[in-house]
Amino acid sequence: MSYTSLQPIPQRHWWRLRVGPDEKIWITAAYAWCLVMLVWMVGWFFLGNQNQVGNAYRVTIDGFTAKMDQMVEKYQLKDASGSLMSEGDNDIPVVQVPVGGNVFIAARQFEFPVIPVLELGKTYVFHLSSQDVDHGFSLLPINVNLQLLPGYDYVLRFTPNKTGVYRLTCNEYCGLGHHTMTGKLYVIDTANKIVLDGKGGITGGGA
Ligand SMILES: [Cu+2]
Repeated sequence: MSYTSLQPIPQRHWWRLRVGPDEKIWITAAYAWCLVMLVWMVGWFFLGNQNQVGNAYRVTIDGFTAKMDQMVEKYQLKDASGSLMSEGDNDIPVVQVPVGGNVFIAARQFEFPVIPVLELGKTYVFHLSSQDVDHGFSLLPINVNLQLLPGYDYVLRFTPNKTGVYRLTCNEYCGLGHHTMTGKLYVIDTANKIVLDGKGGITGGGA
């Protein structure tokens, strides 16, 4: 039976009793397991296909945002008729930097202000930051899941291994419009004629 504070204490100074042998076994086993988990925590870091490890640098919000704006100005794609490509109500620019180039994304309430276009199998250097508050950077359906902090440039090498339209989601609550904060990223394969279809998707290559 269990006791409540209204009943007399079953045995006074129970904590002074000697620890029984079965209890000693449990304590030893729990302690040993703690040590195993402690060591495994380090092992899992190397073996567990963990989230990306990048470098973060201190930046100014204005300086970082200016870099993103320069990138957009230089590399925003044009459609067949020669007009600049953008998508959505807020005209988010579709931008393709050269292979190996720097992709700047300065997230803000409540959008990712760039739609990058990447070539399959090529490595790009992503620079991720925020213009205002803490945002999340979750790239679906692959395992990229980062936090974007204003004032920090999070640098990440990224080599896409599958063509498609990837969805970006902010997964850190960032304000009233947080639930609308989504973005996009294209991975194309020009060599195999898998390219943008100009309607928000990709086309060609039997895909
Ligand atoms: Cu958010």
